[in-house]
This record gives sequence, structure tokens and C-alpha cells, in this order.
Amino acid sequence: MKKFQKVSVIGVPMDLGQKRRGVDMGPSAMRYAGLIEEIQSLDFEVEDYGDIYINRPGSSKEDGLRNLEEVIKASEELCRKVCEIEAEQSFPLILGGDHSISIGSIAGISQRHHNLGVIWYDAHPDLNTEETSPSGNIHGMPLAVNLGIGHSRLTEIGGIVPKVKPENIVIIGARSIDEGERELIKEQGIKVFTMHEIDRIGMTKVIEETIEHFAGRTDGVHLSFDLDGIDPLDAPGVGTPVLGGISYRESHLALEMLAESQLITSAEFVEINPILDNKNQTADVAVALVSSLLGKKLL
Ligand code: B3U
Ligand code: MN
Ligand code: MN
Repeated sequence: MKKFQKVSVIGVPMDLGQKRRGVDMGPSAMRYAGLIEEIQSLDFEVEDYGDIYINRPGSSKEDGLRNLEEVIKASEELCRKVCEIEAEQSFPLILGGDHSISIGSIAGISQRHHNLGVIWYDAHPDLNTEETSPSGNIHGMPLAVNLGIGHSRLTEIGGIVPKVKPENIVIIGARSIDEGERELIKEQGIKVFTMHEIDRIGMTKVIEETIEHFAGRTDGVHLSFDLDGIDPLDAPGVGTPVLGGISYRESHLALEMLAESQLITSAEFVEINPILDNKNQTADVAVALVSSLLGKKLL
């Protein structure tokens, strides 16, 4: 990934897209794990925008959506910041926070990329709506929102609806899929590599097919990396661990191959919960993966 000279880091210390406290500390944990120094060591100029301000309210549940107003506010702010970063031709690297932050990040990125591709690396497809969600947690809905499906106050953030077309999405690592999500995947014809396909054809083929799927079709690809896509043995510090996930090594391979492809134009790393972690292991994993994505080679 050397199309870019500069990487702009922005933290979103938000845990309002779900119930559990702790993911708001994700940006600090990644910085503590040496993120900025690691990117500098790869000869990028780095600008750290710091963290956006998140207002922590009492818990509300409007229209079946937990903390709707606060998630909207944070998403609008993140959307503005990401637009600023993209205007400078810099690579946006967004640190979550829970996965609801991708509503704001993709709202910002889609202002300049009208044919955006998205890789959703996650144990969950995050395709629920307020009607299908078992929890009311917005972090289980952002991919649907980015497809223009869900509460209009969320889908309309940034003014472009939808932000991503279903044929421009590839989900990798899914293994916890709700009924409504399964239906939406079929109805929209979204490409999904579940753990079954990863085991069956191997990560090399999965990424080759992903690259092929996007090549010549999109004007940028955003990597939305949920750390719970990785197996909890390798990444224990996440709010909703799901057994039988992608290994640390497979994940490195995936991001190294994506780096070689020069396809990725923005990325976010989300759902690190330092309270549930083992000596910051999950943030260390995330930093090592960022490094692979930005082109670090073993030799
Ligand atoms: N699908 C469930 C659980 C969930 C989604 N994303 C995470 N967990 N991290 C839901 O609540 O929508
Ligand atoms: Mn997710
Ligand atoms: Mn997940």
C-alpha cells in the first residue's frame, strides 16, 4: 500500500452501539500498543487527529435503537473528520469504538468514492435493522445502514443513500448470523466467505477471489475490520467473542495480500475491549495487522 504518503489516524472512543462498557478504550489501547510509531517506521508521514468527543448520556432506547441520538451525533462528527482527511489525499485509519462507528466513517468516505467497495471482516454480518435486531444494539446494524436499509436518521447521515451497493460488499469470517441477516444476504445477493469457505478453500483463495471481485469495479475499497472476526484465542479482548474464528496468521496473510493488491483506500479497526483483554493482546494484534495492511514485509 504505497499509493499514499500519509496516514491520518482518528480515534472514536464510543461504546454506545452496544451495552457493555470498555470498547471506548480501543483507541487508547492501540496507541499504547505503539500504533503511531509502527506506522512511522514504515516511512509514512502520520497525522494523529486524536479522538473525537463522545457525549456519554444515560441510556435511552428510541424506536428500538439503543442510544440513537448519541450514535447519530458521533457519526456526523466522524463523517466530517473523515471528509477532511480524504480531501488531503491521506489514508484514513479509524480506530473504534464499537462497530456502529462505521456508519460515520463510511458516510465520510462515500462522499468522494461513489462506487465504494467494502470488506467486512467480522464474525457477524452486522446486517440487522431495528425490526430484526435481537438486541437493539446499533453495532449489529451498520452494514445494513450503509446499504441504505434501516432507520432513516441513520441511513441519511452524510446525505448519500445508499453509501454502498450490495455487489460492492464482501463479508469475510461470518459465523454468527441472525435469521433476518440471512434473509438480507440472500435477498441482496451479498458475497460472503463464512468460516466454512475459509476452511474449505483457504484464506489465500478467499482473498484472491475478493481482489478479483473488486478489480476494475470500484473506485476505492474500505476495510472494516472487527477484531471479533479473529478467533478469541488470538484476540480475546472483544465484547462478543465467537468460537471458531480466523487465526492471527490467516489474518496477517489476508492483510499482506491486500497490501500487495494496493486496493485498500481506507480502514477501521473496531471492537477492541481492553477490560476483557489479556495484557493488551488484542490491541497488539490490531497494530501488527495495521502494519501488514500498510505494507510491512517479513524480509
Ligand atoms: N447479531 C447480534 C450480535 C452482534 C452483532 N455484532 C456484534 N454482536 N458484535 C446483534 O445484536 O445484532
Ligand atoms: Mn461488527
Ligand atoms: Mn463482530
